[in-house]
Amino acid sequence: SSTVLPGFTPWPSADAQRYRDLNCWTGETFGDVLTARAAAAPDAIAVVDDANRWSYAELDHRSRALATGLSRLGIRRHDRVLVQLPNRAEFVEVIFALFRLGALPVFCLPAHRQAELVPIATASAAVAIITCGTHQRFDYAALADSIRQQVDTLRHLLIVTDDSATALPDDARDIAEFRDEPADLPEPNAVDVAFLQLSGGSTGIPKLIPRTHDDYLYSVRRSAEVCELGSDTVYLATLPVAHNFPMSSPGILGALWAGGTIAMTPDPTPATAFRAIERFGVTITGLVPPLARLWVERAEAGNTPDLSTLRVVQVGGARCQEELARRVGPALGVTLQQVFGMAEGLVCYTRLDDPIDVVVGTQGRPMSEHDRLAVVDDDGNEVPPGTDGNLITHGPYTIRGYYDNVEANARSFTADGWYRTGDIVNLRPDGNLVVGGRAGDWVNRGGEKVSAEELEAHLLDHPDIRDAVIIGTPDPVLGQRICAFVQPADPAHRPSLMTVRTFIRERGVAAWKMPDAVVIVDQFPETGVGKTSRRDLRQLLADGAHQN
Ligand code: J2J
Repeated sequence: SSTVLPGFTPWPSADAQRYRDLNCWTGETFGDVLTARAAAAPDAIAVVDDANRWSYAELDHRSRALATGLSRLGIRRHDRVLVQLPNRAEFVEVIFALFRLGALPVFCLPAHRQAELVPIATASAAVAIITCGTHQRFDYAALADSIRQQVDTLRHLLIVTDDSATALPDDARDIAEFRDEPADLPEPNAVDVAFLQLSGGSTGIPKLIPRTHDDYLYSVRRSAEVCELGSDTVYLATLPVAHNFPMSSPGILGALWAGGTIAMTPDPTPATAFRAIERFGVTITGLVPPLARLWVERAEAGNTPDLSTLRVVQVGGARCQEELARRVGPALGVTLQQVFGMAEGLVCYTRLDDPIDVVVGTQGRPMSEHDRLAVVDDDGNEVPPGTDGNLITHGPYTIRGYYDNVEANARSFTADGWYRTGDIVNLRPDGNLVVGGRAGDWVNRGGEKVSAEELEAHLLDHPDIRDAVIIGTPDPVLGQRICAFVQPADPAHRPSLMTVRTFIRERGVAAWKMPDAVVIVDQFPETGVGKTSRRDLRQLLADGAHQN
């Protein structure tokens, strides 16, 4: 059937036609791609992790089997399904099963807790959660069970277990029960929404990003080309694989597109990841800057496992300091590639044959000649080349609206459909971008985005806190750290950093959002219009306000 998912903003039909004519959108679905690769090279290895080694034929079979089982359970086209899994082979099986059904995975991160998952489940009206049992000493099944009890639409709780003896919550089912004999199922259309990705740092109603088979596959194909992937590629998913970067830039989907191999590691630290590189013969991976620093420092110290298969290390998600960028290639014996991307669409890369100054000093240029970029001032007028301004963009793989969110759409898109990235950039005459910072009130803590407003709202619920302002302050390793300015309700009761962190953790907030510092202020400096002045707060900090 051709009905469109309610709440999805399609591209205007003239643009959609143009992207088809240009052969950006090819009409293929994710299921089609896997079918084709499995037919062409059934025995090639598609996915490896510490416990599994699946050929393309096996992955194809598994995804069809699970799709059949999930359809027996009543999961249908357009249904939303929360997926919260660590980096392991079953992640790929699960998402391809859902893709084949036309059901939409909603890509949650392992670090998400109930303060994130309840709003995500509610905003997506999800019908099921697929998660694991205990992983890294945290009981994901119990978390999912508690989410299910708080969100009416959630009917099913499915667990990827390591063995059938695992104790599951009542009514939870092991996905092993749903690996049926594959049956023919109605297939989705390439214009359909394939999944919902999450926007970093959203407040209130989560911003869910609808990506279609057509648009996302184009970005995956172009990424695979730009990153020069082939059937000999082994891509290591180091960052949490549900994130857009390891998913598609070129990520695990790029590796599959190229007929290469996906390798999964649940732990990105050098101790584990370097062994995975040696064991799986990894050729490319993607890191955020703080991880890149850890890897470089570890490699510079010498005596590492064999990293000689590694050819490309990508760094993205947050600004990479030039000093660090210069060390990546020599330390790891690789070509560095900077990646500036966003789950909403646009991804920029430095190219593998760019001069070193471009590679270490810029965040590259758009992957597609059909991407349109403009750098504008606060009134929307283009600034002269080489001047800082706000980046806006549209193109064949950048969304035209968030899922079912009229207010966010009014804020984040121009009247003619350009996405306001919120990034301050400088477009150099050679076409490469230098990313300066963010216009909005967010902290980018080493690639993990935190909405100031979201965290402030949590703090304001603390009885000892009258007012709170979250600011990102410079940090040599993370780029930015989270500083909470707190005005106590009673000057005699000053909440400590410990108090604040414990309070936030107990509310079920993802651990990466914990403030790194608390600064007690008697009163907030104000702008002319009575709004708290973040600039003055930054100054206060620069002047050495006491942090505890
Ligand atoms: C500075 N800021 C950057 C960079 C992202 C590939 C790579 C990253 C993401 C991602 C992604 C940056 N330098 N190199 O989805 O496919 C900041 C910008 C941007 C925001 C998007 C991909 N790379 N950023 O990080 O949706 O502020 O995607 O707008 O999580 O991260 O965050 P996110």
